[in-house]
Amino acid sequence: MTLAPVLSRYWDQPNSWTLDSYLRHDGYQALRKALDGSPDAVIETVKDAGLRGRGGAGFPTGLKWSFIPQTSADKPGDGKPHYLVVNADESEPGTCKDMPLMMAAPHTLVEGVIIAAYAIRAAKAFIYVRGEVVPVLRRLQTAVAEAYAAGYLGRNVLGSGFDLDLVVHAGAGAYICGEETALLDSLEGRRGQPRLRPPFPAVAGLYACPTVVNNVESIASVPSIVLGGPEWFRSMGSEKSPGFTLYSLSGHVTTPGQYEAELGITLRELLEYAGGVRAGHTLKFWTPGGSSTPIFTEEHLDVPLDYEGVGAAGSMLGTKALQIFDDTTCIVRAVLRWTEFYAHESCGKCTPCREGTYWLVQILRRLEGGTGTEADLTKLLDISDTILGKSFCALGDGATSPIMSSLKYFREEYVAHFDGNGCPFDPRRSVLAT
Ligand code: L3W
Ligand code: SF4
Repeated sequence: MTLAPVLSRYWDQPNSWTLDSYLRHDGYQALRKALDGSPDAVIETVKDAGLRGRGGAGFPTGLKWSFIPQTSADKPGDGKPHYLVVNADESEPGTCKDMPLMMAAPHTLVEGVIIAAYAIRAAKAFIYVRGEVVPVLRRLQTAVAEAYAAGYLGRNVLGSGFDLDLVVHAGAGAYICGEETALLDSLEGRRGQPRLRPPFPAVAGLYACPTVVNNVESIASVPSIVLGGPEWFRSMGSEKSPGFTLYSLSGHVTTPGQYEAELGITLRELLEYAGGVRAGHTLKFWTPGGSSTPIFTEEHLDVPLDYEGVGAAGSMLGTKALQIFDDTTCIVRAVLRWTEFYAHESCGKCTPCREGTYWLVQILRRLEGGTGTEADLTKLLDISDTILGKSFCALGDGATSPIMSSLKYFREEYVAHFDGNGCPFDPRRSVLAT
């Protein structure tokens, strides 16, 4: 498969983030087309295209939009306002696609927001951005101001009678606020902790009103779908995973970065574009979609990177954050670092995750330091089993993925840590042994 730059097609152009540049690349043409038709027609287009959410779960975007009560003259709905919220709180370890998109092409997202808000009949939309990324916030704010000045936002968008206000909101830097209901709590000014679902946000979201929460890349994909049409979108990828997407390669790879391609490309193919694993080394393990997805090894190089292919191979496509680790990496140390992240970011609401991630870290530290035992490996699996499927939200489940999958593929390396004198990758080990 080849690369398929759609979202990233003009990122390397000078000042790609400005309205002028966007207008030179079909900018806001999709909005004009959408406003010429009905909101329902936009929902049907996105449904027919088969766009799946790019935030990790792959839920069908058009279907999610259709859950919103369709208020209009002939469909009165429940009288509550509708909201669109873009989840731009990207913080899954290794995940780095939404921030580059918003830096290079903020108007793609803004145009997607306006079309999506029109489709779900929302008069107010929010982009919830991770607070630490000030350059992204500034770039978005500038793009939104440009869009207001040009008549794409505000009252009577392009003379269509449709009104929309868009607010760029800075979060305060908690990974859990990427969970959609914790994000909504945070947006309402409360401490960000997940809510019980159902009700899903589409029924009772922001201020208990019908709300669509979508990932940045999902919304940014909408203008090209509206312009190109569902058939064009479906000409890429597979039947159940159609279209193009951003794959983010990081770690021990010659040329890390964003590689936009049809869904279903393999890591072997992507590595050819990225110059391969860094010179002189071999691939040891990798994540298909961030650290919350079970790791893969060399034997998975030809797995199609779409929802079905990765699922059938025992992992999840997740955020398509392909973190590459070569033969110099200690698996125990890598898993410890990820687990420390989850323990730190656990919101503390439910016991399996709050207590479990703490104890996982203690055991992994012992193992990494060379003082673990065989019983510790059993304990890691026991605790993971207590967290998995018994936690309140996906953070807990995600924390168990690297542990369980690394024990499946690299159990011997865990054992080597306590069979010898600590980490086999520690250059001081031979000295310690004497
Ligand atoms: C209405 C129903 N809506 C589901 C909606 C739901 C949500 C979407 C997907 O977790 C995953 C997680 C992480 N009526 C509905 C409905 N919905 N049933 O569909 O829902 P769900 O529960 O399948 O997933 P989620 O809660 O959105 C996301 C994984 O992604 N992940 C983490 C990603 C981190 C980032 C980041 O840092 N940016 O994205 C990586 O793999 O583990 O499994 O909107 O409301 N009946
Ligand atoms: Fe909070 Fe973890 Fe429970 Fe999610 S699983 S609600 S992050 S304690």
